[in-house]
Amino acid sequence: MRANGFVSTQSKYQQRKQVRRRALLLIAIALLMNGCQPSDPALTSLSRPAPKQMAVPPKKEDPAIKIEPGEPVKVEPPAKPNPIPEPPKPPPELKFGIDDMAAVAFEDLMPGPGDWDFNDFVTNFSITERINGEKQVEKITIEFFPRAVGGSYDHKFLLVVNGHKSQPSNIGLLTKPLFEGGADALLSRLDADGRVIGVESPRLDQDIVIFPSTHAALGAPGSNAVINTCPTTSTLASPTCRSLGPQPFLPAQQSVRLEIVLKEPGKNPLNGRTKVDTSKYRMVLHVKETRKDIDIIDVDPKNFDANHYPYGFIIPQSWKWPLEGINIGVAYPLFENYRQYLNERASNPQARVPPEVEKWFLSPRLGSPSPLYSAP
Ligand SMILES: [Ca+2]
Repeated sequence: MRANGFVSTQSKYQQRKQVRRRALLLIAIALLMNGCQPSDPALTSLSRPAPKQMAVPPKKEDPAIKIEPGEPVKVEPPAKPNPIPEPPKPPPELKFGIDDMAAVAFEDLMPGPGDWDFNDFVTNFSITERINGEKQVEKITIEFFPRAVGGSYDHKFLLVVNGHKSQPSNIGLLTKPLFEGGADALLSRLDADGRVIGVESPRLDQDIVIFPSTHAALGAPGSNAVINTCPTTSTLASPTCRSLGPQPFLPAQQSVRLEIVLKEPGKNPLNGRTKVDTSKYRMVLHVKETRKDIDIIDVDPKNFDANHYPYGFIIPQSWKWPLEGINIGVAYPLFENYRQYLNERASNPQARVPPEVEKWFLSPRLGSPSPLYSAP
């Protein structure tokens, strides 16, 4: 039984094997008849499922390593991450020493005597000197904003940057140039709204005309009327203004911006200077009717009229100039002491005065009616 059982089991095994061979043979024949090759993957798919095709990402080339055919391998160090850039620091600037903005005031009768109201032409101005990393001046920007014309004469307002007043002139004095070396200059004229209405490239070896007409700068071309030196209402303080009657206030119709880019900052070191040197800013008033040129005392410390008054000076923009015809000594009592000091300083550079005298403009005469002009 055991032997028969063995034979029987072996026979069943042989039978199943033959059946499977036949089945595979039939499948192969059928596939061949349908055009498949025995090596065709379709055959393989009969026995086991095909693995899923995985999307293989393209191999990234290492940017730090470049291999060129026929060339030796180049290995570059990995790039350092870019540091966060710091915002650029603005270059330092020097502002005007008295104020962010200042004024210059003139008497226009030369050799005089005038009435010493120092309002014949008044203009505000600002100065900005841009300093480079080596502490040298590399750019100068000056802006002018006219305020008052307290005289019947018309004027040109000039800036002399090379220290040499253009000739012919009653002024032959050489003064310090504004800068050393070459420069490019751009002068922009602006209207009352601050819009640029004209651009010029002035020669720097000649007087630069800031305002061709002081009356026109305040909107009264061809006029010989005083502008912004008598109040808009009646006043008892000035006999001249009383006779003229109330005068309208005229806002400036022009302003000027002058930009000077220095070609040789190395010739213009600060040398420890911490504020603008106003003696280099030679602002000259040219009186058209008399053909006289007038320097300010800040540039020419010996420029006095026959009565020992200066003709013009730089002053903080916040000061109020005297009403028409009012002597500045009446409006500012300490001016007389200051004037004496200026005369003494002309012959003795070591002369000194108390701070309150040097800042006489901080002490106007109080009371009513005021002798000072107040712009509305
Ligand atoms: Ca005047």
